[in-house]
Amino acid sequence: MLFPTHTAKKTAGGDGEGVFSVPPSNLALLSKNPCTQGTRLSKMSAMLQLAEAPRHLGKASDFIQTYRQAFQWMLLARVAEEKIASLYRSGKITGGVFLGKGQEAISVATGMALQEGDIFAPLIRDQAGRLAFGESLLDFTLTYLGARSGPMRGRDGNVHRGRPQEGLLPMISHLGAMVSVVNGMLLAHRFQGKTGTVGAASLGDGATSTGAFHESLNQAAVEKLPLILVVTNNQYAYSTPNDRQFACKDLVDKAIGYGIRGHSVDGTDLTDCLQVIGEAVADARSGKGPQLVVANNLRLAGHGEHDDSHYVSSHFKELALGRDCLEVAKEHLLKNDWADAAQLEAWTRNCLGQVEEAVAYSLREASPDPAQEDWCALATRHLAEGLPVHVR
Ligand SMILES: Cc1ncc(C[n+]2csc(CCOP(=O)(O)OP(=O)(O)O)c2C)c(N)n1
Ligand SMILES: [Mg+2]
Repeated sequence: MLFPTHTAKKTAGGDGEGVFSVPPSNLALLSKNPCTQGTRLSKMSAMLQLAEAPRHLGKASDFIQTYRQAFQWMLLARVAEEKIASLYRSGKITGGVFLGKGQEAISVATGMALQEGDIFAPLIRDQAGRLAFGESLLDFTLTYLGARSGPMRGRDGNVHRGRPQEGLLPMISHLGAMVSVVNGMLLAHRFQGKTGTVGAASLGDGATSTGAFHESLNQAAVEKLPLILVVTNNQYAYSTPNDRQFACKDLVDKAIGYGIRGHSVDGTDLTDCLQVIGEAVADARSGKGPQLVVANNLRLAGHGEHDDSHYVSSHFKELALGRDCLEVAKEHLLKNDWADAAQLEAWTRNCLGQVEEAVAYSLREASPDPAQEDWCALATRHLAEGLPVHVR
């Protein structure tokens, strides 16, 4: 596969400690389907130990490996998004660009906690979680750069891509809408007798005010679905602050009203994110019903790259809430001797190299040609039935 970053492969010439690291890219190995390829379970072994003993984080060495791996997905997502933002500013991207800056920790924890066979409905700020779940970096660059060989075949320029056959759902923009889609898939699993799977849906604070959120959470609670609802409370829904969005003290209190378990997590702290999401996923998988996880942090970019976010109060930026989770994780690695400066630099170089290679490749790919192709407004047919032969 093209960028087999979602595998647990120990890289030859890696850091010599037998830990996971982002493997080098290999353009010669263009994948038929760069999403999950049966390797997720081995990647998840450390996380599964978390799931068994979530409050103890498994063996210390397993947790260190998980943490280092999580950091590398976060770094790759950050570097990739910065590149796309820069291409956007130079007029090379059609459509909007939305960054997950400051939200990588909760996103990566969600992607890593899921296993093959699970369902993930990411949102616009979930690049780190997508990579950790198994999405290829090329799916990201080919889509943003409008290539016909991308999963959206050049029909959609940003975040609506997915690979539903691999459990990665294409996003519906309407806030809260994806929860009912995940519910439907989990119910389908139940009717098919498939057991042990979990579905995770990402939401923002703004989505918790919608009818879709209420109806789907209520349904999941009544049906005791193995649903993880990860709400990232980044203090704003576009420019609307929390105090104009909801009147409860803490969003996690909403869990009580639905009769489900709620978990709060410091969204700036990778340890907390891995621990709490690991526990929530384990609870859902073991039949304890839906889990509401509320991660608190601050959106460190505009709503999209078209937005200068002038309305974000400087007060938040001074709080622990306003910390950059990537910087916090980096400090944690250094302080605990889980990585040294040379290792961090090597990871950064690796990520930069992968992103440059993916962008260069994607820029060379053809755009869709409506005169030649079966052009339908909706991309659902190939998503449901698999990619057409010419883009496999
Ligand atoms: C039902 C619905 N209403 C309005 C919008 C327009 N809209 C798109 S993103 C957004 C803000 C989302 O805020 P939040 O849920 O907090 O997520 P964040 O962008 O902060 O990650 C809005 C209002 C929408 N997509 N769907
Ligand atoms: Mg928000």
